[in-house]
Amino acid sequence: MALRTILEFPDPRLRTRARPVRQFDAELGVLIDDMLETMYQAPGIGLAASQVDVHLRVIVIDLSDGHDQPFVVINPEILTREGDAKGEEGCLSVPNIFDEVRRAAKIRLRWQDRNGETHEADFEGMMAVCVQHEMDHLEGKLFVDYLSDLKRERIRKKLDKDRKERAARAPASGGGARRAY
Ligand code: GNR
Ligand code: NI
Repeated sequence: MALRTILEFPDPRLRTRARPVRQFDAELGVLIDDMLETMYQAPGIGLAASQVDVHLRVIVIDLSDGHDQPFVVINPEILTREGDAKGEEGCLSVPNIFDEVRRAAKIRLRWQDRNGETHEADFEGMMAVCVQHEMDHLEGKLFVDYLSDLKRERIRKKLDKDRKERAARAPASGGGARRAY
């Protein structure tokens, strides 16, 4: 297994629309296992393939404390939506930013598992929120798109600043206080 690099807003690759999975093969298995490892290490409760620059309709979620209940969602489709729920969201592609987003409270989902078997079930609460957040990634959409232009622009500037500060403190990884002499 291997960790993959998580793309960060405003990377334009996050805007790519993901394609359906057609081949449930060993390569897909490697992607899923790498995504799970990357999500657990982050740590996060969900990850879409789009976030690791693989533009296939693959999502992993694990809401458990023990990191022992991985949920793999391939080619998801929301069949029905019910109600509204507003909650605080964050995103590994928008680090350290949290804001309120309105989502459907309950969804009926159809998806395939890593073997290509089709399933249908209802979800509510955090699982419903997370599925909708991850499905947005597959469409090239981020939770900050639901915020005002002003807030999104402030977030973009803060992330730019954070990245510059991080680079300055870690010269080995590319940045640093390099000088002409
Ligand atoms: O780790 C994550 N936490 C989270 C919290 C509230 C709503 C959605 C999420 S998903 C996020 C991981 C992530 O960025 N997935 O795309
Ligand atoms: Ni996200």
